[in-house]
Amino acid sequence: MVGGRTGEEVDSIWPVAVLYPYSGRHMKVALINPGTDEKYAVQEPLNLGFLASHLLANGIGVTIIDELAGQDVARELGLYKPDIAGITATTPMAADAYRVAAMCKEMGIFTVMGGVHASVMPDEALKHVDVVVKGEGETALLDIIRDGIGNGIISRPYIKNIDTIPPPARHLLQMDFYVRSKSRIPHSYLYFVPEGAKTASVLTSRGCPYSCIYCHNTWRGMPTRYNSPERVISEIAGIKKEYGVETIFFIEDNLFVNKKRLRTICELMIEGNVDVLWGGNSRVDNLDRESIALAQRAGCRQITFGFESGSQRVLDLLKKKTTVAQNKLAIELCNEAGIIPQGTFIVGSPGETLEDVRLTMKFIEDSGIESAGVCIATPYPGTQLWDYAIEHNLMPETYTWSDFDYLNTPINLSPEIPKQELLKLIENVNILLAIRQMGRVNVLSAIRGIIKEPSKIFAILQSLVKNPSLVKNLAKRVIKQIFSSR
Ligand code: B12
Ligand code: SF4
Repeated sequence: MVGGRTGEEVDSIWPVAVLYPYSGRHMKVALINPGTDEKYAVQEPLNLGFLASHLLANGIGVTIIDELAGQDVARELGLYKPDIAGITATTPMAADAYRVAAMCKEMGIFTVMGGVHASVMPDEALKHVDVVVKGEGETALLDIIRDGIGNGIISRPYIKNIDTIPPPARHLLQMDFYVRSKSRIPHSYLYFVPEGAKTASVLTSRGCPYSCIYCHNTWRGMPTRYNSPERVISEIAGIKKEYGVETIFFIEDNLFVNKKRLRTICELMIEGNVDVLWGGNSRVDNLDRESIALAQRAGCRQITFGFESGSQRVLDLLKKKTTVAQNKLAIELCNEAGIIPQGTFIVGSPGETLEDVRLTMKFIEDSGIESAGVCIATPYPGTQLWDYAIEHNLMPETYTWSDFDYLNTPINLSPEIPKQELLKLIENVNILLAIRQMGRVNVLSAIRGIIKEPSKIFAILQSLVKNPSLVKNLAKRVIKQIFSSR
């Protein structure tokens, strides 16, 4: 485990600590979401929202500055004049986080960094900031302020009852920007969100009981913890009222893992007529016909699965503990219930052969799914894949964190398959998916999309020739669309 003491448990001190017995009560904190590439700004940074709500509940002044949402960090810092800047970062955003940290230091602001990247690369992060937090940040950040911790790497036990953390301080997030996510980034995984509909995200659990070798949950060392169904319903009702959203995505890793809780949430949604369309992430083996039907009645319209592969050998290599047959069944159950099955696949895992990759591509072709993302196996620091890359001398001499974005990884974990070959296969499958999606989106906007990228026309034609059933389905959908728009 890389994350130090991240595996201990503690009951949160909220709301008891509203007594402010410490000098830190007058401190002002600016939490910063760094980055300039809008493709990363699909959903609001709820992690900073949680940190902010926890600080507010403890009497600390706080604001959130979201560079990804277009805010000018220097300007906002100048206006708010914080004592402390708390910067978050995932691995691909590390360079942006360090740039922002340097800017804060220049302005004489005390700097703290947390988040996934700082948690697994604390020594690197410490070269850029005063204090690094490993693991969950709520208790740690408060302790830094209260106890005046001036430098070093700190870690605090995980919060046992996450209902004790107030809902994210959405009033400090750029909600106007994020509710329009679907219009800004039409091809994100928010496939179920109708064009023009407002959307928001919620996080109602933390952790996952499995340990796939590419996932952050392997180093977090934390058990899965859940918000109570009642808290979930009241949070959703509040977001709907405050921001007028019609759709919600549950961003946690594994919404369906606790069936009993999910069933209660669905029943409360139906009884309370919560009236929201929603989607969430699940493993393929956490579902059954009955829960899917109930979820659909409660408004579920998309389930995003980590399918990962069409090759059983690779699923086993990844320690996914699922089967290709379960992948297939999950898609069938969703289709039956009127829920969009969406998902991600990984190619280029250690030991994977070109034949395995082809099995995945064939799985996507045969399954008929419309929306999927195919990534190249990326060894994020802290994961078992990272250890594998080091043990097998696969690390290049130099690399840039911004390349750890699912397609550009500088570390080739399956050296026997040339990266160009992987990228070509991914491109082909993306074209297939783009054609499948054409039936759903407005015909004119789809044609406009193709004209914008004329280089793809030949590949699209090639794919259509190779898949006659696709042509038939597409033609049916387009005709239906033309008639229904009259
Ligand atoms: C929702 C989500 C997204 C959303 C929103 C991201 C966001 N900024 O919140 C979207 C869709 C935009 C997204 C995009 C991406 N994501 Co993402 N995402 C997630 C997901 C599923 C949940 C994040 C979350 O809210 N977690 C719950 C909160 C409570 O945990 P947390 O984020 O770790 O925050 C706690 C601590 O880390 C700490 N902390 C965090 N920041 C700070 C700052 C300070 C100052 C302090 C003191 C503490 C602190 O305190 C927080 C509260 O306890 C995670 C997986 C997961 N379950 O965490 C992946 C995850 C974070 N994503 C990941 C990746 C790779 C990406 C992308 C690069 C994917 C891509 N190629 O597009 C981009 C990068 C975007 C970005 N801004 O960095 C990886 C990161 C791996 C890594 N080493 O960096 C994760 C871990 C999933 C995985 N593959 O393992 N993502
Ligand atoms: S099931 Fe999903 S969230 Fe859980 S460890 Fe595996 S990849 Fe991570």
